[in-house]
Amino acid sequence: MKVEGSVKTVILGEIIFPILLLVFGIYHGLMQALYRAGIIKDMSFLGIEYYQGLTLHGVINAVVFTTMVIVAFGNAVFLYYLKKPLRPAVQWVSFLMMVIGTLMAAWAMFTGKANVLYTFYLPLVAHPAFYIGAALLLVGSIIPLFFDWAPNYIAWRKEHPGEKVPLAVFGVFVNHIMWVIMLVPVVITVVFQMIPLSLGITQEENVSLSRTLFWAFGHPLVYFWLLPAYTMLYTILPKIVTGDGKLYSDSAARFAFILFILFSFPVGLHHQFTEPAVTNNYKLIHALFTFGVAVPSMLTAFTVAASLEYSIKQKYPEVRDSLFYWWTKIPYISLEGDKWLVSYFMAGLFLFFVGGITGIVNASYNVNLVVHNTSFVPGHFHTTVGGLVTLSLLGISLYMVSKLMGKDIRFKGLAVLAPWLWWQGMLIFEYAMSVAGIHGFPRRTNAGLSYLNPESPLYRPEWVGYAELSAFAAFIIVLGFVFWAVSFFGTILSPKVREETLEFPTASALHDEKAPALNRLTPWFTVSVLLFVLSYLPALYDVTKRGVFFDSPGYNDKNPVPITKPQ
Ligand code: HAS
Ligand code: HEM
Ligand code: CU
Repeated sequence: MKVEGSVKTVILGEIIFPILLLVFGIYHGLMQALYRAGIIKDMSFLGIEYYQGLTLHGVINAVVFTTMVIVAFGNAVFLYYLKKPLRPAVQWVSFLMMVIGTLMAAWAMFTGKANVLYTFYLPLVAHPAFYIGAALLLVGSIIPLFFDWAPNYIAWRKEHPGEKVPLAVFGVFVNHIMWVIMLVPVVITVVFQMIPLSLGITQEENVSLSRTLFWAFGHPLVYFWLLPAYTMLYTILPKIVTGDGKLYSDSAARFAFILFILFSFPVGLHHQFTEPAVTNNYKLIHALFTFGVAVPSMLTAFTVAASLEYSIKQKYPEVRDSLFYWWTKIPYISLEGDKWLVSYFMAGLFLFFVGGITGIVNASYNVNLVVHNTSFVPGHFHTTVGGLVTLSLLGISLYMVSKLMGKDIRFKGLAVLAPWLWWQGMLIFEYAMSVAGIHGFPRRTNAGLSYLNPESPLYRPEWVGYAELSAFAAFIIVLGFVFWAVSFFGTILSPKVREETLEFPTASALHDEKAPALNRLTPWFTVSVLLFVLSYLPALYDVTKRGVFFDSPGYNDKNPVPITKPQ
């Protein structure tokens, strides 16, 4: 379909702007890995210090890049599947808010006024520009939901009584409503705790409360990143794997999304198992719910595998009787049509398999105490958000840009190899970080200057090899990213060869049951919000027992965290 000019510009902007920043974010990933291995002694040529770089890396890669590309994908999905125009004014307001907000936060981070890491909970305090910038980015990202997607969704349902909304629209819509709900707690801590402390209006704040409110947002946030990838796995992957493949079950897909609505929220305390202020029992309840929220991912693993198996066996009768041999027919490296995208999804799925296992390790309360705050945790999330999620977003960005600009994908060979290099690099990175983590290698520490430096009294030789292995892995990942970037920017800069269009390959479902309960969102969201509130009331009571507004001064560049020097 054709897309109206200025809406197209916005969607392209929502892809290209964060990707320009991502180049810096990825560069900093490499710098960090080198620094942690003691290979470089200074963080970068730009004079950025360790925590500043870590903040930039986390915020750019995990917050800005993901959010903006997810909004671009959502806009494109709504346009293509509902065939209803988006309002240019709404789109521009949303886009400009996200860009201005990002630039404000970037200014604060680059000038060293916001070394608060991407999990910006107290007691670390940033310049107000960081918070206001973050708020603009987040509010900008929900504007399309209220003023474009929801009205179009409602109108479509009126025009198509009794029909199911297209699955991709269902996935994107559910995800964005969850996004709005999870923003509530983080907005409360930003507006009532962080900004007043940052402006000097208050002198101290309740840190446990801030952490609890942050993680009530911080965990569901990871599903805000994940569900767009799942939407692609359910709708695009089965179709392109053979050219005419099918999704095994539409209801299984919708059921998985609904389980995410229910279980994404009452789990945030699994980030706070070591939080002194909260009673153990409440943490255990969140740990159990966390096992619950792994179920829709397992369901997804089975539905995706079943879709691949069915589609491949339909196309290639010779593997019909095989148990595993059909795996060899998946076009892992194919230049034909849209099949190049398969490599992004498959490489991502292989990584996510590991991410799922390490996630369950993290979630297992007492086992968490072994890995918490060690490099095991970055190992886990570079195969989830840095694995399946990033690869899906990189793949779909290249796909959307080529369609919307009417251009052929340039350097397609590089584009197909890129995700496999990324996969290989991340797998080694994950191995090195996880094993080192089990040996106690900490995350978020100036490791290069202490634990890995033979002159330091803190020197730990058993971590050195793993840190060096992760630096080696970082080079492979960066090479993968360079391959992707050559193809991406090569495509953008190449001449237009076709009409500009927008379309997504979409698999129809083999089992396409009506299942009306799975298409009504209000009851599920009502139960979800109730569960969210109930699961958090006891913890909130615990952390505010001794008062709501007290506790600790904030730490920032003028009032740094007191650091104990090694003896
Ligand atoms: Fe996590 C920490 C638990 C999923 C991201 N997680 C983090 C942090 C991030 C993150 C960024 O319970 C760090 C936060 C910080 O800075 O402190 N996580 C889980 C669990 C899951 C999980 C139980 N995480 C994610 C996803 C993320 C993400 C998704 C981003 C997108 N995570 C934790 C916990 C912590 C944590 C604790 C706190 C740790 C600490 O101590 O600080 C589950 O949702 C995972 C379920 C997934 C599965 C896998 C299904 C498999 C699939 C692939 C199938 C493959 C196929 C191909 C078909 C059950 C879908 C064939 C392949 C073959 C190999 C056969
Ligand atoms: C942290 C490497 C890509 C998200 C880190 C750390 C390293 C690293 C070494 C620091 C761990 C520490 O000192 O505690 C890399 C490399 C990458 C890469 C080599 C690719 C070349 C990504 C991507 C994402 C991502 C694509 C997400 C989309 C994060 C986050 C953190 C992190 C959220 C945690 C920051 C914090 O603790 O505050 N990365 N990374 N990284 N990375 Fe990456
Ligand atoms: Cu979590």
